[in-house]
Amino acid sequence: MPRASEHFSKVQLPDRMRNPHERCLVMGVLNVTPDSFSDGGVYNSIDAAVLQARTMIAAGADIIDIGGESTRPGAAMVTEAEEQHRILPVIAAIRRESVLPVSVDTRNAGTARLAIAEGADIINDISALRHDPRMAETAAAAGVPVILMHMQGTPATMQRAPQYTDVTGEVIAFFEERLSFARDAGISHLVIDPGIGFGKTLEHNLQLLRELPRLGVLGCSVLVGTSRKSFLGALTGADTPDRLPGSIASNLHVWERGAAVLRVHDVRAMRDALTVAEAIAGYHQAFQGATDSGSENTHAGAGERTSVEARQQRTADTVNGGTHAV
Ligand code: HH2
Repeated sequence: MPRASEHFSKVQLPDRMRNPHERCLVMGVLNVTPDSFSDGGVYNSIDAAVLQARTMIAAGADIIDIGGESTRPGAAMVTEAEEQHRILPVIAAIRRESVLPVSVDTRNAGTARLAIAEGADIINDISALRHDPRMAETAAAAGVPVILMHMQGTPATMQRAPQYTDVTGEVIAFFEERLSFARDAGISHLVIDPGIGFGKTLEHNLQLLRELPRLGVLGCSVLVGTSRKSFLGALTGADTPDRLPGSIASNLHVWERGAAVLRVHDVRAMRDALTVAEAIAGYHQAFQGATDSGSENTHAGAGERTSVEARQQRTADTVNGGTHAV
């Protein structure tokens, strides 16, 4: 079974800021942690994690994002060894079954390097290459796409007193510096993420979501993660497990404003919501053709094979076919 990066040759993510009709990707969150804010302890064994990955793939995920360290506000850091112990066997097991792109949600270069050796295809670094001085050269050497996320402070301190004069303007300035740093280090495929909930008040989060199109000036694909986050609870009063309506509403909002990748826990619900939104927007038929062809690379979910094959082929077409990839 080839690695996803071999299969896709190079993972390219759509730039929907410039090409809004391109298909938006759904990234399924898989936290192999005891303490993540919404699913901590649920996928804390290899078997449970792999089962959840299969479920998300069958439900329409385009990417699986695997993390071994909670970055919720106030979270304590885990050692790299512990982080690796949690996620490497899960990445290896998923890779044995599927060629779907896997991203590794880590701030640590050693973990990123070992995850890529096990078959991960994308580095998702919430510190935007600031936490580990070896991360930039590790990513450049691996030649994989890197997701740079904005965060004010660190997870331990970020929600104490976030302050901005113009949150969107400051996030853009942050990325201007980070993108140039990453490019100078030799990383060519970069995705940006405004970091909803990372060192932001409710008002900061809302302003960033409202003003998402301003990030288009940076010329990169944009990933957004609102799923189940506390700002939704602040608005609706819903506890973490009951934030699906708010998650969908906020994700469709950013989809309309050019987000290329939606990082979500509830893949089936998000994929269905997107299917409807894309159909109303008239994009549905353009995606339909690609669903007719199959792929030999799929996990063994009986009864799901046709749709999984079709979707993987569609994903391959999407991630490889865009002429406007970053
Ligand atoms: N949010 C979380 C973790 N990683 N990565 C990116 N790029 N964007 C995000 O918004 C983002 C992220 C936090 O969510 P979760 O992984 O569910 O929780 P925890 O950090 O507690 O594991």
